[in-house]
Amino acid sequence: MKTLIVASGNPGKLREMQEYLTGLDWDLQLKPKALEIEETGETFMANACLKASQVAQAMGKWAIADDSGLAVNALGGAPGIYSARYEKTDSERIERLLKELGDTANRQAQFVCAVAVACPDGSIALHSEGTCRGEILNSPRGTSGFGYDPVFYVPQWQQTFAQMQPELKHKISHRGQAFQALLPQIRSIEG
Ligand code: ITT
Repeated sequence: MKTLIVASGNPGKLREMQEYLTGLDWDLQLKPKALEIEETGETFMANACLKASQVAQAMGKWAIADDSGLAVNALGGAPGIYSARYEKTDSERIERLLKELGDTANRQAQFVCAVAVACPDGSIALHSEGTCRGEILNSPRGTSGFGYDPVFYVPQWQQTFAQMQPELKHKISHRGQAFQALLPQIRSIEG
């Protein structure tokens, strides 16, 4: 059985990634906290590849990484790849986002998730990307999930990500889409 290092330090993302990966014939291990990778890429995919590749090389094992974020139309795609670096805590990030948007009528936004799997030598073996469209509310709703979930409303389901049952978020979210495309490919290289 191959070992797969899950290269994330974000507990919310890690929980979701582990749920997508359970049931696979891989021995999942967490990245050591001390191993931090600087996100110098200019796209979600560049940063996902960077994190997977550097963690794989440092540990000499297969690694999987996710780079994701929220792109808000009226803010020219911000916070985008800087979603984690926007402010220090989830509540401060939400507060800043709502302040920047003010009473702007255009609330369209999308979550994007890039996932990459690297071989033990650091080369990228697999990658995929998923998106989910929604709208930014004027105030938070719901307590599930993490990050910007309480202000990300999905009109089709009339709920924010933070109001959804985890199973529904997993199915329709940016991360869900990216993992649905990636899982059959991961299965094809297990062993
Ligand atoms: P790692 O790089 O260690 O995995 P990180 O939090 O720095 O952790 P990213 O650079 O990919 O990860 O930043 C993603 C940020 O985007 C994350 O901190 C959240 O604020 C936001 N985000 C991503 N997916 C989300 C989701 O499903 N729900 C809510 N917010 C999300």
